[in-house]
Order: sequence, then structure tokens, then C-alpha cells
Amino acid sequence: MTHPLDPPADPFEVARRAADDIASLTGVERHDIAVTLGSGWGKAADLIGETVATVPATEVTGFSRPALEGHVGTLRSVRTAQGRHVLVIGARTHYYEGHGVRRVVHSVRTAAASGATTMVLTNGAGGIRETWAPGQPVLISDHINLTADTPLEGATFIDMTDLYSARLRAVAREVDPTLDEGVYCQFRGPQYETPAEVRMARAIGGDIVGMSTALEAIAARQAGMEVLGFSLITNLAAGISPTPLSHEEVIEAGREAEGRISRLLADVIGRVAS
Ligand code: 8IG
Repeated sequence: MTHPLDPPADPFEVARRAADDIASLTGVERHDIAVTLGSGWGKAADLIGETVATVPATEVTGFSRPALEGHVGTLRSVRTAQGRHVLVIGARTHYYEGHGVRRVVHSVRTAAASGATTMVLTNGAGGIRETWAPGQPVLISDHINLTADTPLEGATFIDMTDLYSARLRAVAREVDPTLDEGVYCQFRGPQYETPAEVRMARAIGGDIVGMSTALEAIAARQAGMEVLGFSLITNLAAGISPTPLSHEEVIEAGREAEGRISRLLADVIGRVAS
């Protein structure tokens, strides 16, 4: 099966086509901000503003059907109270789906091609710090990419200093001064970590373990976007927690925290967009 992003296609050209699809399907020519909603963050879309249009991701060039139940496969155009246009991406492609990194970062490149200058990336993840509890949102301050892959192709040297914008993190803390922050480690998945892998992540400076976001953040930076990252700690990482991890437990923690953290995210986006 061929896919629009398969080589020799130019992924940036495919992203421009996707952006054109979004403009014609939503009637919104340009978006100011994009946000990817990970597990636990789904309710934010309704709180950001008025939904102008909802588009199934499968109608947009290069997008794939979501692999997981609980991952909504839609793109939404939402207008904030200040009249800014937010592209809400509920259709993340994970690296572990095995379609390659071009497919993983296509939504980010499409957001950039749609005009977005800010990329807000959210996820559900495991927490390494004992002081963190399931249901707690944390800011991503930096990342460690443990996928051994990259969305950059060829000799594309991109600076990663302050990848997760200090300015935007400060804006988030104006909304919630209690927000803690930490370093996100992206593993390939889909298996959760072994306790030894979590000890390694901690030893090399990680605070959060997950299976998304880092590759997307790299692509966002390449596209010149300012990046803000949030993790919902849905579970303590393996070996930190006394009990084994279960996908059901992760979904349940997300459900419980969803209302509160979605409000937080919507308020932060309101400020960033104003
Ligand atoms: I939700 O504990 C969620 N996603 N790698 N480890 C990794 N990804 C996750 C985890 C976790 N919890």
C-alpha cells in the first residue's frame, strides 16, 4: 500500500496539501495556534472556544486512522473569544504504529503549513518523581529522545536549546502557579518500560516517560514554531509504582483528571492566543 508521505514525496509539500484540505474543509484559511490532544486532554477542545468545523482526519491528505480507542481521529477548527483560530488535532500517529517518523510528525508540519506559529503538545505519560501523583499535569521543560530516530532528513542541523519555550511555560504558570515541570523521555513503546529502564531514565535526567511528543517537538522546532508541552501523569512509571501498569488504569486516571486539566489547557491557550 502506498501512502502520500512515502518517499520520494516531499513531506513539506504533502503538509501544504493537507493544509489546503483543512482550509477548504473548515473554511478557515489560516490558523494561529495548533494543539495536539493526548490521552486525558480531550475535553479541552470544547473549552477553547466555539467549534467552527470538525473534519475526520481521514479526509485530510496524509493523515491516518487512529490506532487506539480513546484517540479521537478528528481535526477541529476552534475560534477563541478573541477571534483567534486554533487547530485542534485529535489524531496523533504514534511512532509504535510502525508507519515511520514522517507519518508521526505530519500533523505538526500540517499545523505549521496552516499558519500556526505555536504548537502545544499534550500527552498522557508515566511519572518518575515520587512526589507526583496520577492525575497531575506537569509542564515539559526539555526532552530526551530515546527512539533512535528523528523527523529530520539529511544534514539538517537544528538547534534544540529552549525547545520547550520558557516564555510559554511562564504563561502557563500565570494560569496555574503550582505547575511543576520535568524532562520528558520518549521511548519507542508500545511496551511500557521495565523498572531498569525507568532507573536508567531517571539516572540520565528524565522525569517523565512516554511514547510521543519528542519527535513532534523536533519537527515543530524545524518548522520554526514555539513549542509548549504538557504531560498528564496518568501513572507512576514501572518500579516507581508498587503495582504493575495497566492500560485501563491509565485511561481511568485520564478520565478523572480530564475536566480539571482541560480547563487549565484551555485557559493557557486563551492567554497564548490573546
Ligand atoms: I499514559 O508509564 C502512559 N504512557 N513509555 N510509560 C510510557 N508511556 C506511557 C506511560 C508510561 N504511561
